[in-house]
Amino acid sequence: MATRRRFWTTAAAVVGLVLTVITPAKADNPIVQHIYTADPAPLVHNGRVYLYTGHDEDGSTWFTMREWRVWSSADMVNWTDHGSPMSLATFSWAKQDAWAGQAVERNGKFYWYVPVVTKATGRPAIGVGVSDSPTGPFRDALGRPLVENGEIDPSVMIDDDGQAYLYWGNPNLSYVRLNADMISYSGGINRIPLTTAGFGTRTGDPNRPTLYEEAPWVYKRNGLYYNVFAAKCCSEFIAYSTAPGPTGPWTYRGTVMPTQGNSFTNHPGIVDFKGGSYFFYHNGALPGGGGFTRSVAVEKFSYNADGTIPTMNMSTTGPPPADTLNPYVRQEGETIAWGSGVETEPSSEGGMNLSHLNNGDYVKLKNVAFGNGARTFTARVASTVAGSSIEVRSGGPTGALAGTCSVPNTGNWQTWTTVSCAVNGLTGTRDLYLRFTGGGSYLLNVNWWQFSA
Ligand code: FUB
Repeated sequence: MATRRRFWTTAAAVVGLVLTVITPAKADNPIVQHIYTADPAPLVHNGRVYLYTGHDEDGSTWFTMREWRVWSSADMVNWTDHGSPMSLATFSWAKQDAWAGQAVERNGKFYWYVPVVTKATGRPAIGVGVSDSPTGPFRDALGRPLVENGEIDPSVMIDDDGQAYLYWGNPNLSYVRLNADMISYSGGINRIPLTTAGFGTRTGDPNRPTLYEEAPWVYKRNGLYYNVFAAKCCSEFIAYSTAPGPTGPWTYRGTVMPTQGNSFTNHPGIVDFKGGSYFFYHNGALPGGGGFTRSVAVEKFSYNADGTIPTMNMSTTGPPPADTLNPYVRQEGETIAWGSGVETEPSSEGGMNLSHLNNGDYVKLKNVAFGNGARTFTARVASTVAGSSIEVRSGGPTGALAGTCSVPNTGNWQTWTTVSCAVNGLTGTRDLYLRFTGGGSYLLNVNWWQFSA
């Protein structure tokens, strides 16, 4: 999104605006600000939530999607960018359309089911990537599609008895019983009957009598099976059905999220995490956003006593923090609650780094637990210019200045050095702002940072 950011920076200078006018500092939804993301699929694993998404290319006028992305968080507000560990290139047989998928863990391996259009048929099929880590890299588990019927949007669920199910479909809703290896299935492709009792009544389209459109998200909670899905088209809203078993019979339960948010599609993902329940969706809320330039967002909710899901609206605030962020351990530069003007890129030291930082760009970290007080700020940085700095602030991007770290010219954007500076006034639990200053454009990169007490 670098080109778009440069455009906005220039436009702001010309008309005398500041960047904060178009990126309000208080907003925390959508989750990612530096690229467009779509089709959220959260997975809770070992105290973190991993968020698998698609990536809408800048300026798209269709669902132009070439790769998938992974993000993670331990608190639902500060999200780490893990880059793109799986793309169309992962699947030699894939032609285009890296659309909506879901990942699941079984026996220490992570299986990521995705739809792609195949070179052989020109129709969508479901492929499966596999990795030893939730952040990849993922490889093609089969070297061919797992299943093909020309439909999209796989959702995977492992039942308590160990039987795994893969659901998918638009316009139909199909499922297979996955074998324990998670990359083969038994019993052929089954159809879930799309009845109005099960999936609601659509008016005005005789070919699609029920509300079910696409994007099933199937899971089990307290003995009840849920299918949350994109309903009606277009624009879509999010609806859900429940059933006493994994294959039905389904009963339509109503609206999870009405049509809103400047995108004619929406796409659900639901998890429980650290005592709360969270609903992920997408909209067109970022500057330049719309139906083909979408962004993933999240809301916290509580199930009603009878297990039904309340109707939710999109917000720009998002959920409250589910935990604090520890500033006294290494934190990645690409861990961000809200970023203004920043980009990320793969780092020569592994993972990603914060990049393409211009004067006044900043990242916000939320709910940072400084305790009795931080004394020193340390950052791993690279730069090809002299005179750049990281301002350590709290209260806002131009709030109280706790310290300033100078960043030298290291000779290359991936030649790293460690800088430190004294800080004061950082006590208790508060939001932290790292603001980047200097002359010209592209000031510095940040791989990681850490405070000492
Ligand atoms: O992102 C491409 C498609 O748009 C997804 O597969 C659908 O669920 C809709 O969100």
